[in-house]
Amino acid sequence: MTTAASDSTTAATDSTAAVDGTAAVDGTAAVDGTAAVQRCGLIAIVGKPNVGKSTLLNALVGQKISITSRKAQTTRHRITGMHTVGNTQFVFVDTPGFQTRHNNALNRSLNKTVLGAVGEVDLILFVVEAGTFNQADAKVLEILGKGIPVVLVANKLDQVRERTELAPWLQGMQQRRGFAEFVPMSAKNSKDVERLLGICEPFLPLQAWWYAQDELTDRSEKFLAGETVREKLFRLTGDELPYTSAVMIDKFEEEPGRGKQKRLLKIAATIVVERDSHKAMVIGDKGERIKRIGTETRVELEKALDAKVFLELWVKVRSGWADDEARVRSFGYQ
Ligand SMILES: Nc1nc2c(ncn2[C@@H]2O[C@H](COP(=O)(O)OP(=O)(O)OP(=O)(O)O)[C@@H](O)[C@H]2O)c(=O)[nH]1
Ligand SMILES: [Mg+2]
Repeated sequence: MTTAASDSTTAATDSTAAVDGTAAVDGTAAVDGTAAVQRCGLIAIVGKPNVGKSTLLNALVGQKISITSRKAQTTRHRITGMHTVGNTQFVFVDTPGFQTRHNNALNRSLNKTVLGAVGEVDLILFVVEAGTFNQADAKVLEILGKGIPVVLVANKLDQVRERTELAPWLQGMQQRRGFAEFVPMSAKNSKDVERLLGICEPFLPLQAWWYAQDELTDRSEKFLAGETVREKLFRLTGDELPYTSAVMIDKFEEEPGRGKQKRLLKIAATIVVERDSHKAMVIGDKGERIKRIGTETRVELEKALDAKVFLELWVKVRSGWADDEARVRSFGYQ
């Protein structure tokens, strides 16, 4: 996977960026000697927790960029994923689920990230579960600026038993805001995802691409490593482990490969939890669970990063961290 060199790296953002070595001016790039018009723009994916935003981002990009799980609050950062096809570069921004339940430092930081991401985009995909609209969805709708077109993505259509009931629901949704489009779909259905790309395209302005054609995310390999550990942690612990756990990467070192040997990544990560009892849950009986978290992370990273991976995992207790602004920031949240 092509990732940026560091977390803070963003590719050239002026509209005259050179893509594939050819200078592009005002959205026109010389490809094979012929001028082609380029389209490029930002599309934010927003919604309440757990509606399938990250699953949708990964499907739109065509590769796993953002972690997903059944637990709410899986995504904690603004994550950019690119999809470049034909003359168009879609720059999607996955966001944390908008939090309305608890008002702690972690949730305030997550909401700050969402608010920061929806401001200056060309299009917003407002994701809800098809047939559902509750107070948490309404809160998200409230924060979306009036000047930006919003497409309603009614996701998880595969879970709707009575499709006929969807028509009155969609009519009701029409009253809530002037949505640019309504897209009942499933993020797990590739045809639906393809259709959504086609719907998004005309909303993107004519301008030169911001990223190289093969770039898929602005996030680093180190970031991906930490997120992958957190995904396995979330997936391999049930509801008994509260969402207030975090992962920090303590070491990320690379040794170049030789000949046919792949490069080696030496990674050490610490899982931070709030209580001793949570620590015991993460470690599991005879260390079984943490071993599984480690193995699943390593296998996935080796494939995604095309490298050999050595992974060391530690567990630490930091009680009340999610309530402590300074700690929340020190763990890399906004
Ligand atoms: N059946 C079904 N499940 C889906 C679909 N899209 C996502 N899911 C599942 O919904 C759950 C949540 O998905 P995520 O993509 O992590 O949701 P999210 O909105 O990013 O969640 P947060 O980051 O916590 O806000 C996962 O178990 C997904 O597999 C869909 O179209 N159909
Ligand atoms: Mg997510």
